[in-house]
This record gives sequence, C-alpha cells and structure tokens, in this order.
Amino acid sequence: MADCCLLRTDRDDRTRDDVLRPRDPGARSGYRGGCALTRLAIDCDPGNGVPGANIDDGLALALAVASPHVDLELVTTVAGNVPAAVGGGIAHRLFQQWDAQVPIVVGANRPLVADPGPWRRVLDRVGMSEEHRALWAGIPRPKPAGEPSEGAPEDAGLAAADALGRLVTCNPGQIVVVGIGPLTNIALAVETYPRFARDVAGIVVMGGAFAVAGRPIDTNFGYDPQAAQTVIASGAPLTVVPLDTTVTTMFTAADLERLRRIGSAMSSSLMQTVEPWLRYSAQTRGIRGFWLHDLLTVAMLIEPSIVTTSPARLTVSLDSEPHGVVRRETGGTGNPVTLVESVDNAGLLEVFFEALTPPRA
Ligand SMILES: [Ca+2]
Repeated sequence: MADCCLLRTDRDDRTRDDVLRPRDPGARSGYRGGCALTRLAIDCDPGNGVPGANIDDGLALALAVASPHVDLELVTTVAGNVPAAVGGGIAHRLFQQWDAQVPIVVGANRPLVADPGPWRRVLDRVGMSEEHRALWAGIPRPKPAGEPSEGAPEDAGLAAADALGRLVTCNPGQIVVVGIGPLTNIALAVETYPRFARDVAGIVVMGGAFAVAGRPIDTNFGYDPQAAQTVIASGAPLTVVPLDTTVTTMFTAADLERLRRIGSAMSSSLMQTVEPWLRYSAQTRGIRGFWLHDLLTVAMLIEPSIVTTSPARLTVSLDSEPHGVVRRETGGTGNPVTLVESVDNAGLLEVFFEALTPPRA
C-alpha cells in the first residue's frame, strides 16, 4: 500500500498565484463535478508542438492543472496522436512551463492487438506539405521522454497501467480517470487490476463516432479497438464523449485572442502551439478554427451543466472492418454507459477561460 502514496503529490505548498487562482478547499467526493474537488488521472496523447498533431490534450491538461475544482494526481501517456514517449515529453515540457508538479508515466506505445501501421502513417503526417509544416516554424520540437515499451503487445504500457491501477485501487471510489487517447493503458489497468473497474470513481472517455460525415471511425477507438471494447465492457461507471458531440465545439481566432489577452505563463505557453494548430485545422478541415474534443472531458467534470447526457448501451466492432466502429445497441445488449449527447460551446469556453484567468489582486 505504501507504493500508492508515491503517486500522490503534496500540492498544498504550490505558489503559482501569478498563474492560477487559489485552490478551493472543497470536500473530496469523487465523480460529482460542480463545486466538489475531483481527484483526477488523465491518460492522454498530447501533440503540442508536433506539426500536424492535435493540441486538445494540452488544453485538457491545462484546465485540469488550472481548475481549483480538480486535483490532477497522475498523467499517463499512450501512443495515438503521437508516440507515447513524445506525448510524455510534451507533458513534461508543458508542466515545466506551468510550474505544475504532477507525476507523468509513459505508457503503451502500441495497441493491444491491432497493427498501428496504417494509423501511424496518417497520424505522423508522413505526406504533410511544406506549407503546412512551416506553420510550426520556430517552435522547438518536443523531445521524447523515457523509453516506450516496445516489447510484446501484452507487455506494452504496463508502467502506465500499473500507475493507474495502483492509484485507483489504493483510493477506492476516489479517482476519476479521463481517457483522451487510445484506451490501451486503461484497458491494461482493467486487465491487470481486477478491482480497477469496481474501485474507479468513474471513467470519462473521448471516443467513438456514430454518425459523423466522412468519419465512420474516430482515432481513439480506431487505433486500439480491443482496448476500447475492454474498457466499455469493464463494468466501470463510464461516460463516453463521442466525436459526434465534440465536432459541435469550436475554438476560433477570437478565442485565441482572448487567450492571448490573459497574458499568464500558462496562456503564453499554450499560445505557442495553439496558434499554428488553429491555422492548420482551419485550412485542412474547412472550419472556423478547431474542435475541442479532449477539453470537453475535463470541462464537463468541472461544470456538468454544459452537456446533456443519456443512458446508452454500446459495443465496439471487433469482428468486421473497420474495427473500432462503435454501435448503440437496443434490446438489452451492449454495455451500459452515460453518453454525452450535446454541449454548450460557450459554456465550455467559459469553463476553460475562467480557470485560466488569474484572480484579480
Ligand atoms: Ca487526445
């Protein structure tokens, strides 16, 4: 049990008032959102600073660090948006810039079963144009952290799975796990720690696409469909934030200007990688800015009223191509989840900006 304590950080001595508001001493009560202090672990694949890689994980991490309603106790990284070690290096750099003391554990660098090759060719932007690559000119390339697990698939990512498993099972009913990358690490924690699904206060997952034009499958479920199905079938209290909902969000140039005006260490750090991503996203997707997929998972824990939800039963296709297609089942089959059906984008942005804006002296 002593090992569990190693994952806790004593954050009561933080002095970052120039960046963040003071902490709310509210009671710890697990997955309730609102004014309660939510103890959180985030499993992610941050791509901030990598040309063509999404930065929404970085925004989710920033909100979790900045919000007085969240105690971010652990960050694990998984291969997806970027390789697991690159994501770990990015998280390290962001936390350095933010003066955040949060343990980071690099996890699985390949899916449980699936061949990551086809996805990697897309996600690594092999054919990216020089014009687009130039959007990231002058931004230091992230350095990978640690060594990813490159062994047999069954061995991959156990460091992160162990960290998640120990934190959750040593604190039953207390820890919410947010999964905003492929679910490899979380699935390994479910498989390695039999009490994980019972002890976790809740799992909030960004993933799944039901009816998104041109996207029959989303990256997180598609990259590791076996992991997605394992987590969905785990029996843990699970909230799924599908692509259908997150593509109704938007961060525009006006929001970028609002971020710039904050002028804090955190906002300045984010600006560096959010700006090129906004231009790239607008040019390649034909939208007014970029979607806030991962940010929504953390924001809805802080302010549940920004979303509407409904109970649903889901399965992930493993028996027909393409693997990772999520299905909403009826008639008692499938695994019960809470499905996030809609989001108030203005409310989502308000949660983000309120947390990032330093309190007035
Ligand atoms: Ca992500």
